[in-house]
Amino acid sequence: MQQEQTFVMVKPDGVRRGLIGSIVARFEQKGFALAAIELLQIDRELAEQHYGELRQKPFFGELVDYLTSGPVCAMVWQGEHAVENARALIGKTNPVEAAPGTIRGDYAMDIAGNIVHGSDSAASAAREIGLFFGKHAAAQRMDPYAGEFGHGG
Ligand code: IDP
Repeated sequence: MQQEQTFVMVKPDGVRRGLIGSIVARFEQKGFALAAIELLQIDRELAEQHYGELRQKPFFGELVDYLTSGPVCAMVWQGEHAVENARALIGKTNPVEAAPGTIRGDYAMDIAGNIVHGSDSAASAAREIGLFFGKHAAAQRMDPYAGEFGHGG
C-alpha cells in the first residue's frame, strides 16, 4: 500500500491547554506512524507563508496573531491516505460543525481557536513539511500494520 506523509500542527491554544499528548495518541491509535515532531515558536513570516492562500481573508491578521501567540507542535505523520485520514480525524474547520469523536469536535468550541491543523492535499503537505522541517527531512517509517501476520504492507 502507498505510504503518504502529511503535516499536522497543534496550534498554540492546543499546546497551552496540554492537548499535545491526547492529539498524538489519537494519531497513533488510528494507525499513523510519527515521522517528525518539534515544539517551536514560529515567527510572523512563517505563519504568513504557511497560511499564504488565506492572505486576502478578513481574519488573516487575527490568524497570524493566533498562530504566533505561543509555541506550536509541528508533526509529520505517515500512513496510507495520510492526508485524508488526518483530515477525517481532525474534523471540520468550524468546531461547531465538527462531529463528536473528531479532535476539533471533542476539544474545541470556536473557529478562531480550533487547536489543530492538517494539510488539505498531498501538494500542501509537501509544501508545509518543507516549510517547517526544511532540510531536516522527516523519517521514512514502515507501515505500522505491516509485519509477520501479513497485514497491510
Ligand atoms: P482548515 O484549517 O480546516 O484547513 P482553512 O479554511 O484552511 O481550514 O482555514 C485555516 C484556518 O484559518 C482555520 O483552521 C482557522 O484557524 C482559521 N479560520 C478559518 N476561518 C476563520 C474565520 O472565519 N475566523 C477566524 N479564523 C478562521
